[in-house]
Amino acid sequence: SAPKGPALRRAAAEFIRLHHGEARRGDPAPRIARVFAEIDGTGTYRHTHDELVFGARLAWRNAARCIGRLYWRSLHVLDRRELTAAGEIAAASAEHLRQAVSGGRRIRPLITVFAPDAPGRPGPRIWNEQLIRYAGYERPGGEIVGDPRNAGITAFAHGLGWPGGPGTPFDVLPLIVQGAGDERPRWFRLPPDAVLEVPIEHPEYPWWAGLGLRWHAVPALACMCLEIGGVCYPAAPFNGWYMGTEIGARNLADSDRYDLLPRVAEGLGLDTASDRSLWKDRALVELNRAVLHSFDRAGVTMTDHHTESRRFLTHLGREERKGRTVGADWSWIVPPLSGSATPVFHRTYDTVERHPAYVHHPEALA
Ligand code: HEM
Ligand code: NRG
Repeated sequence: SAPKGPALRRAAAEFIRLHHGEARRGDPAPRIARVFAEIDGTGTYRHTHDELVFGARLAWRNAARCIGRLYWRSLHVLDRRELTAAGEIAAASAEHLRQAVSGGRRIRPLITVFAPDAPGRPGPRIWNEQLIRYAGYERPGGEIVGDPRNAGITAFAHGLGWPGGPGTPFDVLPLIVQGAGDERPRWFRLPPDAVLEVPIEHPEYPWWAGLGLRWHAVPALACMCLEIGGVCYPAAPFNGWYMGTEIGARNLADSDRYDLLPRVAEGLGLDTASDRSLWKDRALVELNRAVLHSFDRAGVTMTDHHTESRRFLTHLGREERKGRTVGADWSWIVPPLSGSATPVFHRTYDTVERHPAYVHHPEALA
């Protein structure tokens, strides 16, 4: 839960000092005094637009699990702190997705910040893990159609009255939004024009298209709280672009997700009787080639794990030259495919945790 009293004052002062220092805003003392007076009067304080933008960017820079941090300064911030009602948040989330790919298929890093938690009045919440997620329908035998990771939120949506989609493995889930002040969660269909998707084809195998695979273009995490100077923004969906392995080596490949390695191996005519034929490894490579090829063909921004690993080390070098250490979590930074063929594998990282930060809600569904 959000810090109060002395802890809030401490966190606020630390953030204001950081902002004034890095953004060369001069003496922080007058601003800190005003913030303290506001905390004494209201139990919280309001960030300036500048502070909000700086805080959201710093929270990205501090994200220890993120390999894409070289671009942290380029985060675009949509300040929608005035929005508190579920319907408004659903509409602005759809608008976020449109703006993330504005003018076509080039993705830009973007965050929309909704109302913060206030004393006695929690801010709004988006219950989906991401703005775009595919339903996982549990069939009577226990089999799941779609993404098993989202079976929980799919059932939750049904419970709220969502009638379900057409029943394909790639039905887009509705947004589940709770307005500020602990209103009951409600469901909202995402308008189709807000959901750009890419059909997954293979550069060489025509049979591949018959697998009927697709994925959404924009990864927009919606289930994390943006924490700046002791203030929590519980609904602050953000996006960058995908790294191919997230889809090709995890979402479509994990045995508890779409579990496609056996079907791909069959198409490739591999010997699946023995682990030592390395059929899983070979299927993984082709699946990842298909993902990169398809996003390229569609003109949708996507990075690959070799390029991004190099860029991450560039980022580390830059930050170190500025006298800042970069906290990083090896187990999240090293790509899930060909780890040792990327330079991020062959070293260790500082594990410091810093604020501002994106933090997982403790009681998230997913
Ligand atoms: C995690 C890449 C932009 C914040 C990750 C992961 C990757 C990644 C590969 C690991 C995901 C996983 O294994 O499931 C990228 C790329 C970006 C980008 C290529 C392109 C610009 C952003 C932006 C933000 C951000 C704009 C926030 C403003 C995070 C956070 C996590 C993360 C907080 C950890 C998520 C969790 O705990 O589940 N990123 N990212 N990233 N990224 Fe980035
Ligand atoms: N692995 C998840 C997405 C996690 C965040 N990845 C990013 N974030 N690229 C998945 O959907 O596969 N981002 O903000 O760009």
